[in-house]
Amino acid sequence: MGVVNVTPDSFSDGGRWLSPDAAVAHGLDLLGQGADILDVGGESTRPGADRPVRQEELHRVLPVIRELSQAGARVSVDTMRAAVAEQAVQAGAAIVNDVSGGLADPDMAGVVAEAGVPFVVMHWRGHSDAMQDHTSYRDVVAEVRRALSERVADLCARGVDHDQLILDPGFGFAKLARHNWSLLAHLDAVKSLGLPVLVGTSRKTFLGALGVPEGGPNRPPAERDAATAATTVIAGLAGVWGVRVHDVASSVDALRVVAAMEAAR
Ligand code: PMM
Repeated sequence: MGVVNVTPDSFSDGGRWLSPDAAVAHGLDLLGQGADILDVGGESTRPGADRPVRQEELHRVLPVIRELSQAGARVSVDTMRAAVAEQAVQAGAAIVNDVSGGLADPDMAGVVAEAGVPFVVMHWRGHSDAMQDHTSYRDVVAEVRRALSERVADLCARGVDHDQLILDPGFGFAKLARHNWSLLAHLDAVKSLGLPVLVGTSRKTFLGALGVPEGGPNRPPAERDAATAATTVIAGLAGVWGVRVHDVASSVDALRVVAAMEAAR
């Protein structure tokens, strides 16, 4: 899943693809690199980010979704708003990716149930302006697993089909570096819930801190793609359904390595 952020302020590529033409060209480039899905989002979820108003989010994503799906791409919409999800599906989106797992908007479950499209349910503890105030866990793997299983039960009770759901542990969302590493080490725990799993580690801060002296500045996001590809190998070995990445080419190669090695077993 290649990331197409149509935002002025995403942490790794904010502002680069803000015009519809630039976003569409970027999406087509990611398809050429081997992306199966393009994830189009109009709201930055970096820690501390302010939310755009709904009209602004629609204005950012709809033309891009329309054009990329008309070009034959399988598009997901990265949104926490039910109205955006609904209009995105009408514009051609085939998947709804909600980092709040349906918690941010009480109408999301109904829209997804009605649309019948796959729904990515991410582990989430609150909006970006406050999420890093909620990083307290006794056992992050068990707590994320339990929270996701509660989301599944709640969404199914609201009419969403179990088969629509894809689970995501939510790397970097209300998590410290050590929590992200624990989750990466235990993807099997999320997989054991019996649903496809999506992993979104791409360029995140815990990777930027690798190899940096204590207290030194993190590596900038654009220099985290090799580390991201290494996490793709880990995700591939764990048998996940997908990885959500900015640099598609390196993760496609990482998955080719996993596939070739597994074929030789
Ligand atoms: N991360 C970001 C945005 N959307 N969606 C899912 N399902 N999983 C993620 O980990 C995730 C996401 C933040 O990264 P970005 O600002 O680079 O898009």
